[in-house]
Amino acid sequence: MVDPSLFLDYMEELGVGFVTGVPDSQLKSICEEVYCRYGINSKRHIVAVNEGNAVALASGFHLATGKLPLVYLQNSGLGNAVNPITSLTDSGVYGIPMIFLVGWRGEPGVHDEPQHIKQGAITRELLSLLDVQSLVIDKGLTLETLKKRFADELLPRLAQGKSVALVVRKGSFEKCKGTFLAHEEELGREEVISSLALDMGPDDFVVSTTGKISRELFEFCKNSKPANSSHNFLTVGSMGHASAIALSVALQHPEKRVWCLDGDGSALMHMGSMATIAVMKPDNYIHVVLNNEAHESVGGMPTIAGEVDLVSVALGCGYRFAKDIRTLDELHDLCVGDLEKPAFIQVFVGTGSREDLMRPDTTPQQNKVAFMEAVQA
Ligand SMILES: Cc1ncc(C[n+]2csc(CCOP(=O)(O)OP(=O)(O)O)c2C)c(N)n1
Repeated sequence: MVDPSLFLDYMEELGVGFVTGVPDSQLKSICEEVYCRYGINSKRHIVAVNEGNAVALASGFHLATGKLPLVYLQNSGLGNAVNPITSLTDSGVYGIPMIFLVGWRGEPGVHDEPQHIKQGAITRELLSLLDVQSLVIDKGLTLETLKKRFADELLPRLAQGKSVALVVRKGSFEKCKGTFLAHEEELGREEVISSLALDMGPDDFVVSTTGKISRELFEFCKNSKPANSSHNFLTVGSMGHASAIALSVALQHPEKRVWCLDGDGSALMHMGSMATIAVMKPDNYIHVVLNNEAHESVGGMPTIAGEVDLVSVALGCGYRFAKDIRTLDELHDLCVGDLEKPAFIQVFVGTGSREDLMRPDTTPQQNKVAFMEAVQA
C-alpha cells in the first residue's frame, strides 16, 4: 500500500503543479490528500464537472506553465475523456503530457456491479489504444517499487510529450489523515426520495441518476410499494445522462408525468442537458436535483454545486418554473399542486447515507423491460 501523502510528494518531485478530476471511491484517500493539501478549487486543484473537462483544465495548465498536471478519475469517466485525449492531448495533435490516476472498477475476476463490467474489461486496452501507457497499482506495491517502475516505464513516455496512467486497484492507497467535512442540512436525501415517491401516482414515471439516489429509490419502492413502484428507470451508469433520458420519455408520453431525480454532481456533469429540456418545453417534466454539495456515492468529496445557483441556471435556460426547497411540506405542496412545467426543483439535503443501503436486486435488463412495459401500456 502507498501512503497518499508520500505519493503526492513524489508527484511534486516529478514536477506536478496542478491536480484536477472527478472523484472515485477507489481514489478516496488520494482525493482527501489532494483536498487537504491544495484546497478545493484553488490554483492547484479544481474539482472538474466531468472527466473531459478535467483533461481540458489539465491541458490549459500545461500550456500556461510547461509543468505536468495530474488527473484523477474513475475508469467510467474515460469515455468522457476520450475526445480530448484523442484530439487535444495526443502526440499527433498538440502532444500535451499528463498523468492519469484511474480507479479500476469492474476489473476482470473481481466482483462488481453490471455497469462497471464492460469498462473494467477494456480499461487497459482502451488506454493502450489511446497511446496512454499504463501501470497497475495494487496493495502489494510499495512506494519504492512504484517509483522505480514509474521511472523505468512511464517517465520516458512523459518526456516524449505523451500521457501515462496509473490504474488503481481497490486498497492500493493507505487511509488519509484528513477528510472532507460533512455537508449539513435539515433534510436527508433518503427522506426526500421517500416523500417524493409517496406523492407520485400511477401516471408518474421516474428516471433516477447514478449512485445512491437510485439505490435509495429502489429500496424504498421495494419495501413500501408506492403507486408507481415499477415505474422507475435506475440509470446505474452513464452519470449525468438521467435528465436527457427522462426528457425523451416525457416527449413521447405527454399524458404521463415524468420526473428526473438528479444529483448535483450529475446535473453539473452534463449541465447542457438543461438547455435542451428547457428548449423542448415538455409540460409533463419535473427535474429534481437533490443537492448535497457532494459526490456522496463515491465517498463524499465536494462538488462545486454550493457555489452555483442552479435555479437561476434553469430559469435562464427557459424552464417555466424553478425553486429552491428546504422543507418536506414545501416539497409536498409542489408535488400535489399544479406546477408549471418543465419545472426545476432543487432540494437542499445533507450528506450521509445508511451503511446497509441495498443495491438493486433486479438486473438492469429486468429494470428496462419493466419500465418499458409500464410506460408503453
Ligand atoms: C462518468 C462517470 N464519472 C464518475 C463516476 C463515479 N461516480 C458515481 S456516482 C458519483 C457521484 C454522484 O454525485 P451526485 O450526482 O452529486 O449524487 P450523490 O452521490 O451525491 O447523491 C460519481 C462521481 C461515474 N459513475 N461515471
